[in-house]
Amino acid sequence: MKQALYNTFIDKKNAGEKSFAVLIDPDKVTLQSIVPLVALAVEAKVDYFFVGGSLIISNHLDVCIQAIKANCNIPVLLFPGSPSQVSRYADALLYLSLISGRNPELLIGQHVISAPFVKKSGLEIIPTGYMVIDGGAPTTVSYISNASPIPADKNDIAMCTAMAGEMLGMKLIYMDAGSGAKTPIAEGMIQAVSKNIESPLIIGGGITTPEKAYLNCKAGADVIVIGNAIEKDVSLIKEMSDAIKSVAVKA
Ligand code: 1GP
Repeated sequence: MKQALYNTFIDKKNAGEKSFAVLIDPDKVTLQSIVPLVALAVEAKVDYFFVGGSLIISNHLDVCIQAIKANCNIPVLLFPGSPSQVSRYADALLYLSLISGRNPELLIGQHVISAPFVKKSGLEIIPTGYMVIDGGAPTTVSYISNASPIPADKNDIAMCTAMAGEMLGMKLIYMDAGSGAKTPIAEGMIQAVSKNIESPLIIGGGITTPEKAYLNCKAGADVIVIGNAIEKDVSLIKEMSDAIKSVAVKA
């Protein structure tokens, strides 16, 4: 099994480095807009591109990833909303199991159906415990997943869910308030989870300011994912990256 990118997550965590992932929703970019976006990401030393969405209406996932890959060496990880969002042009697949929900289809059902196809893709597969946290308004992910998010103030539920995911073998834990969340995940919850797991912790959903990204890292996030705020203002990439990377934790 390939694990080069997973090793990168671990190496960075062990070195106390915080990482920045820019989320690209193929529905929200044009091929023309990818080139300048990638240039800004390279300049800002973005660590990863996550590509995907709860719902992809357009049909240009492959070309979108090829355009990114043609213009930089930043790794591309698929962040799929459904098994149809697999592209062999990416570097790795966040193999998500929605451990915060109780919808068997998203815990294991869709994985079974797509397993031969996913294996054949040759992608690096990174088992990821995906936890949706209530972000103050119904988001696409909460509607599509047909599963209740973890209440925003239930730190203990989040903590136990992440611990269980890790013990079940999930290599990464991704806590998400949902794209465009009104309320991003509170630092208290990030802290409660990060203190109790060793796996790299990814945090996203509704982060719109460098200050919030900084505080999330201070609380224990290892990777910050930002989509919407950058779609609205690409110049934020540099400020976000600087804020995230200014948090150096002694290993
Ligand atoms: C959503 O975590 C990501 O799944 C990013 O959210 O688009 O709100 O930054 P935003």
